[in-house]
Amino acid sequence: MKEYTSDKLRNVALVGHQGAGKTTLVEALLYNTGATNRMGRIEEGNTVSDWDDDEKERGLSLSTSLVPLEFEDHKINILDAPGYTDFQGELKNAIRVVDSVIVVVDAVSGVEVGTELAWQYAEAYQQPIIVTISKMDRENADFERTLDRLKATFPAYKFIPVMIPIGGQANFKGVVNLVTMKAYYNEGKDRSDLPADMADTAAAAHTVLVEAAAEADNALIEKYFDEGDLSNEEIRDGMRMAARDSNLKTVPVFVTSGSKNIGTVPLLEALIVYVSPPSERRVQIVKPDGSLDFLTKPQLDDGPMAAYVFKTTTDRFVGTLNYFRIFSGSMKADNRYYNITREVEERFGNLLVLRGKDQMNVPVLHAGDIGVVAKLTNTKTGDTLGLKANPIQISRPEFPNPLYTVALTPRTQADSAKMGTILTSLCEADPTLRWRQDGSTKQTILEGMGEAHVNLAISRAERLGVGIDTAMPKVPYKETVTKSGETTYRHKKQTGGAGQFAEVSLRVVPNTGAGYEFESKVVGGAIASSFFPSIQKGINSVLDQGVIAGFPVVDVKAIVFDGKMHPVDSKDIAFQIAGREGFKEAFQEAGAVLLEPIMLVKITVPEDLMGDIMGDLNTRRGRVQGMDTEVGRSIVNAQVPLAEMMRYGNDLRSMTGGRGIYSMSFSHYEQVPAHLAQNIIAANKVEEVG
Ligand SMILES: Nc1nc2c(ncn2[C@@H]2O[C@H](COP(=O)(O)OP(=O)(O)OP(=O)(O)O)[C@@H](O)[C@H]2O)c(=O)[nH]1
Ligand SMILES: [Mg+2]
Repeated sequence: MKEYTSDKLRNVALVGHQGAGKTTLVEALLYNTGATNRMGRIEEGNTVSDWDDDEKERGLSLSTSLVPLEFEDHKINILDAPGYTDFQGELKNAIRVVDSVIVVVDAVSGVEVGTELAWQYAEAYQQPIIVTISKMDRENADFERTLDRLKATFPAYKFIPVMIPIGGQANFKGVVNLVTMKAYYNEGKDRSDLPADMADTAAAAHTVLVEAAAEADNALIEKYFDEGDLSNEEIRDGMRMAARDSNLKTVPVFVTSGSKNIGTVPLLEALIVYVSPPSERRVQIVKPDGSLDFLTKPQLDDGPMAAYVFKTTTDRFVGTLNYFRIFSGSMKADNRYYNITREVEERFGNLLVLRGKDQMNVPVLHAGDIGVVAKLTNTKTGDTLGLKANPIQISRPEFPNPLYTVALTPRTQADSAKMGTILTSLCEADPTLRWRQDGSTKQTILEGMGEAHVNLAISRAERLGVGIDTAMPKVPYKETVTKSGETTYRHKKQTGGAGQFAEVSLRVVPNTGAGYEFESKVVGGAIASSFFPSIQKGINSVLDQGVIAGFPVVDVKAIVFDGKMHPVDSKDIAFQIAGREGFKEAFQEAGAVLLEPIMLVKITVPEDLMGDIMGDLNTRRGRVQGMDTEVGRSIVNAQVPLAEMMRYGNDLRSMTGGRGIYSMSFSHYEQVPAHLAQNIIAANKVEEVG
C-alpha cells in the first residue's frame, strides 16, 4: 500500500443497529475502489470485514474490522463496528479513534436501539455524524419516513439530505446529487440529467441544502441573501464546514444500497470532503496528575509519537495483534516505543496495515493513521504507545458494567492449568469482559455484556486450546444475624491417650455495616488469654464457609464472656473446636438470615411496552425508583434482587423484540424474604464437619 500523509487520511467508523447493512456497504466500497473484483455476501461468509470464523458461523459482525480504502489519492480507514449491543465495547473504542461517525440506518426498520446507542456514543465523543439510509432497495424501504424518524428521535440535530433516491425498493436506481443537481445511476459513476418528474422535489431539497451550507459561514450567508443561490463550490465549502464541526450538529444524509451497489460512489466522494483530516481533530489526553486536557498542537508528524490501542486480538496462528490510531507524530517499523500506560518498552518489528484479515507491511505510518503491530508482549486495548522522553497519554473511554455472567469449569486437569491465563488475556483485550473467582460461591465467573458476548469469549478460549463447561452462576448470598443469641459449648474428648477439654460461652450479635469483630469479656481468668487466638481461629474457619447455607458470614460480632478450662486437657485444638461449634450454635440462636445482592437497574424501552416491563418487574420483586420519558422511549430505574436478574437480557429481548436495553450495577445487600430463604438453605445445606 502507498504511503499517505496526514492530509490525505480520513478515519471513519461505520456504526448502527445490528444488520443495518454496514459490512455489506463496505463490500460495495471495496469493489468500487478496485480493492476487490467481486462483492462478498454475508450469506456466503466471504466478506472482507466479517472474516473471523465466529462471524462467518453467525452471519454477523462480532468485532470491529479495519478496512482501508484507497480512493482519489486518499486513504479512507473504515472501522466496521458490530451493531449487536453486546459488543458496545468494540463500538465505543471504534468511535473513540475516528474523526467522523457514519450511522447506517435501515430504510425499512428506521431508528432502532443500536442506532440510538451509537448516536449517544458519537455525541459523547463530540464526533461529527453522517447518516446513510441504507438497504433502499428492500421491500417497504422508505427514505422520507426514515428521515422523519431520525428528526423525531434526535431533535437537536439538523438532517440535510445531500443525495435523494431515484425510485425505491425494487425500483431503486440511483441518487440525485443535490449539489450538482445531476442523476447518478447505479453505484454513481454513470451521471446524467435529472429525471423530469423529480425536478420539483429535487429543487426543494436543493434549497434546504443551500441554506444549511450558507448557515455555516458568515460570508456565505451574506452572499446567499444577496444572490439567492450559491455556486456548487460554495455549497460544498459550507457543508464541509458544517459537517466537520460537531458543535453545529448538522448531519449530511446519503442514501445507498450496499448489496445492489447503488449510491455508493457519491458516499465515498463525500467522505473525503465531509470528514476532517486527522490534523483538525481535538484529542483528549490525561495529564500526569490524572486530570484531563486536550492536545494543543494539531496532530502532525513533527509532534511526539502517541498512539492509542483500540483493539487487541490473540489468535493461535497469528499471535497477538494490536490495532492503534496515531494521534501525534509518526511511527516507524523496526523501532522501540514505550507503553506509557504500563511503563514498559516495546520492540516493534513490522508495521502492518490490515484489510480485514489481509496484512500488508508498511515502513512508516503518519500522524492520524490507523495501523497494526504484531507480537508486542505487554500492550493491550486502552493503552497508549509513545515516547518515554515525551509521554502523551491518550484518555480511554469508560466502559459499561457487565450484565451477563456464567460460571466456568475447566473440562480436564490440563484445561484447569491453562484456563486462568487464557481468560486473563481475553479480558485484557476486551474492557467489557471480566473474570474472577467468586469468594462466596467458589465459582470461576466470566462476566460480559450479554449471552452472545460471553459465548463468543468462551468460543475464543476454546480455539486457544482450553476446554470449558459452563453453568448458571450461583447468587453470592451472605449470612448474618438479626438479634442477639448465645450458647455455652463444651468440647470434651477422653478416649484413650491425652484428653481434650474446652468450654466457651459466647454471644453473637448483629454488627451492621461493620463486618466481623471479635471481643473478649471474660472476667476472672475463666479462660486463659493464651486460648483467645485458638477460639478466634475456630470462629474464622466458619466465616468463609457459612453456618446455614454455605455462604460467607458478614456483619456479626462474637463476644466470648465465660468459659472453663481443665489443667491438663485444655489445649489449642480443644478451644478451636469449642469456638467454632459454639459460634455456629450462637449464630443459629441469633436469628440467622441470608442476605442477597440488590442491583440498580436502568431499563430503556419504547413507550408502548412500558406496561409489560413494569408488570414483569413486579414478578421479579423489583421496586421502581423512578420513571422518565425521552422522545418515544421510557426509562425505568428500579432496585431488583440479582437472583431475579440472572438472564434478564434474554427476557428483555423477547419481551421487546430487541428494542429494549438495560444497564445494571450493584447497589447493596438486603435480607432474603423468609419463604425464599428456606429453599435456598435447603439447596445449599452446609455439610457437617466433624
Ligand atoms: N436488500 C438488501 N439487503 C442488504 C443490504 N445490505 C445488507 N443486506 C442484508 O442485510 C443483512 C445484514 O447485513 P450486514 O452487512 O451484515 O449488516 P451489518 O450492519 O454489518 O450487521 P452487523 O455487523 O451484524 O451489525 C445481510 O443478510 C445482508 O445480506 C442492502 O443494501 N439491501
Ligand atoms: Mg457488520
